[in-house]
Amino acid sequence: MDHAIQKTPEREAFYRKIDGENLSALWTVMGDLITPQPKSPCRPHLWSFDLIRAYMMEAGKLITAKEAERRVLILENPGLKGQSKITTSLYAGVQLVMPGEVAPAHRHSQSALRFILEGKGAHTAVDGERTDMEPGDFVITPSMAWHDHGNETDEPMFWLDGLDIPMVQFFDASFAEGLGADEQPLSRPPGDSYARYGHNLLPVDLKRNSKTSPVFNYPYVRTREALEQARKHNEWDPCHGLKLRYTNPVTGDFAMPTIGTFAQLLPKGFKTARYRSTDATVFAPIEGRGRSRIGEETFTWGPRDIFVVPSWQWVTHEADEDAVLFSFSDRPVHQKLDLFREDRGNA
Ligand code: GTQ
Repeated sequence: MDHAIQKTPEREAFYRKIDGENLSALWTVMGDLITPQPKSPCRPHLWSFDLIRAYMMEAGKLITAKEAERRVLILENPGLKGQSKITTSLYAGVQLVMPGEVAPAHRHSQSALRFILEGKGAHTAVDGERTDMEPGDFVITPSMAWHDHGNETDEPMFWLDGLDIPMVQFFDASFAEGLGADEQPLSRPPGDSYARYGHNLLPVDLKRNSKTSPVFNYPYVRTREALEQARKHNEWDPCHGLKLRYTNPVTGDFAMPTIGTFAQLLPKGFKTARYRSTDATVFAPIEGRGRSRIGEETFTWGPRDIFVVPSWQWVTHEADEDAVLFSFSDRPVHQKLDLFREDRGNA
């Protein structure tokens, strides 16, 4: 599969001749196309929140959320510079909304998740409903849903954005429009979605076409409670500690069709067994401190730092304090396309 093809003057002349006809010889590129295992330009990396925060406050003085439409610093993978990608299939950024600001209403075919890093009580509105956000909340903006963000508190609000921008780009399926107003009209009270769909109960005749969860804010208090209750049984997975998957209550599938999201507890002193999987994953610790070894590199993290594990690279995590890690990846897509693979070492 991976043998070098000899170059001869006759072959080189042939390749040049067919290139003019928009043809090329498979045998010259086969080894790069069909690799024995994933070979990604995506590199492991960690972004310190303190550093991002300082630059975002600087950006806050340079441009308003309204003028920028979204005031975001993109987390660019060092192996994918200039492409606005944190992995080959996913985009990530950190968004800042200053007190009194509004990020105006728009909608697009890209799906978005927000993972709240700092601030309490700023809101996002999705499809006619507002939700207040606080650190650790996981909030969804489904494909083509109108959304605007506002901050009526007196503190800046920071969150991590995760979008499937590179996937939509790959499929050439991007549509977007502005509403032409800062804020969309509200048609339902805050908490309405959670009340209807967030309690293991569903409206009896619910018919839904969307593949995205109707629960659009998964509050951190509920996530933390689920992890805390489960830890009582002390059933630690050697590779993951205690790892939960956010779900769409209507289908039991992932909460979003293109992005899988997870919450994970690592107790103080826990060191995971090595693990690798095809879904490159973005991690955001929200509590605790520790270290992760990714391939040959070690990254030390604390609350709100963000790090990325590329496809098929060995990873281990070690927690110095009880730690909670939020993470997201393109796993739902891998699984639906029968491409997902994982390797638990010997664990
Ligand atoms: O908040 O709607 O980071 O449209 C990138 C594109 C955030 C958003 C991003 C977006 C948004």
